Amino acid sequence: MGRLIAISNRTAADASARAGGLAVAVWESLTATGGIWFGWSGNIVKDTPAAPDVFTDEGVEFVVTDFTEAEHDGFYLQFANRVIWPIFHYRVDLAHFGNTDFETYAAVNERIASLVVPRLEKGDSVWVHDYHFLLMGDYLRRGGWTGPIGFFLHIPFPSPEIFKALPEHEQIARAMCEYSVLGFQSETDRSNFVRYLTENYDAIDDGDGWIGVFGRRIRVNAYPIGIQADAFEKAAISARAKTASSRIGKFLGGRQLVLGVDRMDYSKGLPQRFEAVGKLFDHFPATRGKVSVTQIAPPSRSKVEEYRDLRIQLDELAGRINGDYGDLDWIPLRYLARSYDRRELAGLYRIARICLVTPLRDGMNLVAKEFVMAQDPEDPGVLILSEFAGAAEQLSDALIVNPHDTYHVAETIYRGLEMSLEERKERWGKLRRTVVEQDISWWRQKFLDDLDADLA
Ligand code: ADQ
Repeated sequence: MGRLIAISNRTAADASARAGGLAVAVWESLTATGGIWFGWSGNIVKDTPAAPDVFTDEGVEFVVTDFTEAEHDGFYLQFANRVIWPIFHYRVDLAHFGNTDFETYAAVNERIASLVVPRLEKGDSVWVHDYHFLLMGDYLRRGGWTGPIGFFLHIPFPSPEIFKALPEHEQIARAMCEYSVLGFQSETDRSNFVRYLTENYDAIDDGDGWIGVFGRRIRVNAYPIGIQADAFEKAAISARAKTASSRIGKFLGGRQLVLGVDRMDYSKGLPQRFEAVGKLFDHFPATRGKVSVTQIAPPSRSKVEEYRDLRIQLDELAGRINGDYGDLDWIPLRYLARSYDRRELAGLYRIARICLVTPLRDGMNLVAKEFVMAQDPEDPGVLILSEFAGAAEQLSDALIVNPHDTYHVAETIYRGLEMSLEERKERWGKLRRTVVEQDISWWRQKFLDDLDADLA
């Protein structure tokens, strides 16, 4: 493979940002093959942005550009996060359709493409990431690039009926078909996209990953993203993890820990999860005083109104549950609106008896995989996983729930608390095997092999 050219909204220009799964995978690919990473600098300027900042780190070239206030608003806050994000997570009710936001979204895709094209060389492969850049392939083609371009969508792709709520759905779908390889997190997402194309544009699905549509032949596949499984396993027995385990252990005072770890986002199903916790204490009184639920949820996108509303809703629900069920020496539901170091999180996962991963929709959900890798093999915890997380396709040995059915979630928490050590070990062993085998390197390789095949 020649050079890899990565494009994503956020880059790992700052070494501390290389801890996350995606950043690690892209960074490893770029350092292995040499290449360039294009994206946003993280800075917002009043009007015209200066020339992009270009620098090299460990042989990887970064080209990052500032956004103007108008770009940051129309492209990022509005179209990406208030139109695409809700619709792709099946929340048409939360989408806001502004007059000019799509134009700004398209203009930013075009501007970044114009920074990329002059730097491309024959033999390069381009890898575009996520919902900010759905149109990038089209602009790269218009700029004259005929080589391979891969695209990976980290969030779900909705069913065609939902996708069509997006006024610009056809324009977006046509642009997506300019990519050579289109990657989705799950078979569900892939088949949603393919169904949209076959139902509306007579696409031909030849059954082994190739789709013929708009006079082109493209590869469309599911590539479920993984984590750095071995590194996470080690993180869970690091000194920092042990300190975190023992700190929360003091708070628990022998009670069992039910843990949730999510970015505070309406796709994560936190209000429903809190309701399920209320039902647990209501319908399963044996758990009162014996179980402590801790939800870690750092606020995100707090400039967006829906996220501020969610925060208020969670504060109220937690207050009510603690008011109804708490006692002098027991806080039933603790919710911590802050983020923790990965090793600390690993220590919390390890001590948890149950991890609640109950999004209403999620592309993959890496917390589920991190929880599995952090377990003590002699006393593993139980993963409760939403059927609407991409991870459910791979992790079928978790206890799978419908997050809307809050009574069933409560019942499943109780079942997890009561589960025998033997069953916990058996389920966890199978989950661990999957997470190890299909880790982040497996994901990267699977995608890049397909992209490479396009070059051949
Ligand atoms: P996210 O929506 O951000 O990612 P997720 O996959 O769960 O969701 O990843 C969250 C990451 O943030 C995990 O690595 C987790 O450890 C970390 N994190 C969460 N809460 C934290 C806290 N309090 N402190 C510190 N770290 C915390 C998007 C898609 C997902 C998809 C990923 C990767 O929405 O569906 O799995 O991209 O493709």
